[in-house]
Amino acid sequence: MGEDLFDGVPAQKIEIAPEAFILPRFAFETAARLVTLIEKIDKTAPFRHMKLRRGRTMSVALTNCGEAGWVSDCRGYRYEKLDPHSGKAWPDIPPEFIELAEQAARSAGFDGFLPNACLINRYEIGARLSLHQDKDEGDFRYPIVSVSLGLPAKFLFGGPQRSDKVKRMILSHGDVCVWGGASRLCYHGIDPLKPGEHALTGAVRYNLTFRRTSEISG
Ligand code: MD3
Ligand code: FE
Repeated sequence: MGEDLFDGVPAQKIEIAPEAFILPRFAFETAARLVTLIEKIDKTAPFRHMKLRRGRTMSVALTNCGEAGWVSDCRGYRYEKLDPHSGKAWPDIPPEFIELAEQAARSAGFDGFLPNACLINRYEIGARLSLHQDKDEGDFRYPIVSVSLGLPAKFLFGGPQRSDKVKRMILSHGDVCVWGGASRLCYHGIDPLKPGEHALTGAVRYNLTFRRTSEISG
């Protein structure tokens, strides 16, 4: 038997594509603690709007924790050992984050997931993430686990080709997604965040993505 939310009520697992799952409210109970830990990380490694190679600035603000952090600048995208803002190592991934990522991956059939990088996105009203693949990790044997916190967002989920048909679903506070194997390189994105107010985060949506990368610069 899997993890139960409440006595006798099995946790839901929605397979949106082969080896891609949504675990509704999987992180609901720990969400307040996760937000507190995000606010703590923001004090050492503040959220920032990164530049893209073509000179545009991302509408999503981001930071990282872990052995490596995802960065973007005029030279492109990569994982870096040091935070370019401080020149120091990124904050460690809190044990509660690791435990949640491991449990979610296991619930989706990916045993023994040990992330070494956690990208933290902060969406303010209107912020969006255009359709992309997560392919800077170098090794695609590991899944990615994502946790949505705060305001809900419309998530776009396509196939391995940019031209593949896109499905839209809402990701709400506490929802966890796990995707690997056949879906690891599927295109995905987030529609512009709609105005709203969340009791825990205010006018903001956070998203944690746990990754295992083998490509680390610096
Ligand atoms: C992809 N973050 O940081 S993860 C990213 O909500 C990123 O901030 C988004 O894309 C965010 O790179 C979305 C959600 C997700 C869920 C299920 C997927 C992406 C997926 C299934 C297959 C492929
Ligand atoms: Fe992504």
